[in-house]
Amino acid sequence: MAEPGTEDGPGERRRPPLRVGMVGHAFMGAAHSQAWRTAHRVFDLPLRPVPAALCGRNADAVRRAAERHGWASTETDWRALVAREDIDLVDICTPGDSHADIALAALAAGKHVLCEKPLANTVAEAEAMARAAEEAEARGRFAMVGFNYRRVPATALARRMIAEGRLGRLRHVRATYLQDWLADPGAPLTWRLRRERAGSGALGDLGAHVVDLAQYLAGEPLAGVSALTETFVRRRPLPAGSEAARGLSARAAEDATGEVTVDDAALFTGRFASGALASFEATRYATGRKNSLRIELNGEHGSLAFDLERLNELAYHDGTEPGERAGFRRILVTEPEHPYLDAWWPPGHGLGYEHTFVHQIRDLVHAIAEGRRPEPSFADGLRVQRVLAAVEESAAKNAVYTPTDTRS
Ligand code: SOE
Repeated sequence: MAEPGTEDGPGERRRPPLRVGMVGHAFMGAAHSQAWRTAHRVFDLPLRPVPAALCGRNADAVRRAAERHGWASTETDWRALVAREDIDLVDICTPGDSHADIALAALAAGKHVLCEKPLANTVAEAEAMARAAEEAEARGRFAMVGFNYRRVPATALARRMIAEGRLGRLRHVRATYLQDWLADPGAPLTWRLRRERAGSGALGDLGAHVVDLAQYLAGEPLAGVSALTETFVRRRPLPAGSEAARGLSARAAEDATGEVTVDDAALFTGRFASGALASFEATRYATGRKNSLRIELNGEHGSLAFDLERLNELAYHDGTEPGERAGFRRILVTEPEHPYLDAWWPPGHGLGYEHTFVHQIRDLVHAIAEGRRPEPSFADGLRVQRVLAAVEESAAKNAVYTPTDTRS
């Protein structure tokens, strides 16, 4: 395999390298691989990311993934990866049950860390990770959690406009993240449906994104939540070839099912300290909705609305305009003045899902080179984790009132 980065020009080679070791090579691993390869070709970065090592438990599978995605070497044990002296940053793209162990070991070994969301499976793990990240900062090592939707140019623009005061005092945040890949009761019981692996279900996978986005855009953490969660299909077929199905006859394996131990959907309301009210919905049962993340914010002077399915646009209502001309208008977020866009295509040409990961790497590399805490930090990840735990606690209390004729 060619030395990664050798195709770069001489100027690129003079940048100090940032040697990356990544753990995990499924969907998120593929998205991160592409971003590590692309970021320094699009943006003028102070460090040159080098995809040095890819880690996965299956030697053949990880070798194939490394070839496809351009990683220079492979490991089958994350501990070996973390121990390597030729790795500067560990990128964690594994299920949530290994985030804390890998991140804590990597920070202790003097590596920078990028960790996929949600930060951890429990608040206790997230607290330990945030503490370790803060301690590592004193040694010039930094950690970021991968809430990539902060890096859509339109959401970054929304943040800028809100910080400029365009909406004035915030009254409402309304956020939904809808998918439908579990609507089929025959869909298999993957790791995402097991609490011990994923921590929670739609709540941690999708709800975490909208909670982070809401807190980021509002510029403040949620102060309280009230929630309902539901698991619609409680048993599902074991995935073919899974560990649980091993040892069963072919016929028995086909019929075998396992328990879903996470939520399928979570619905919650929230209150910000400023008094703004928020509502959230996260589900994998919204038939026809594939990856639909929407967020709308209403303030005393105007509103903003974003829809991931139209990610090059931001809707803006300027309430200070005279009534006859006011109303939502579409900002096409493709101008060089918009966040991240001076490095990409001419106006109107548009970006997609994968660019959010490239922007994430851009911002992380700058923060590392400039010796400052990247955002979202592990402290931000912990703030989201605490909201997820509060949602689960509220849902478990099930404080649902039955409509009745009279209440005495
Ligand atoms: C699966 O539901 C998933 O890949 C999430 O894990 C990602 O975070 C989200 O961006 C898209 O959907």
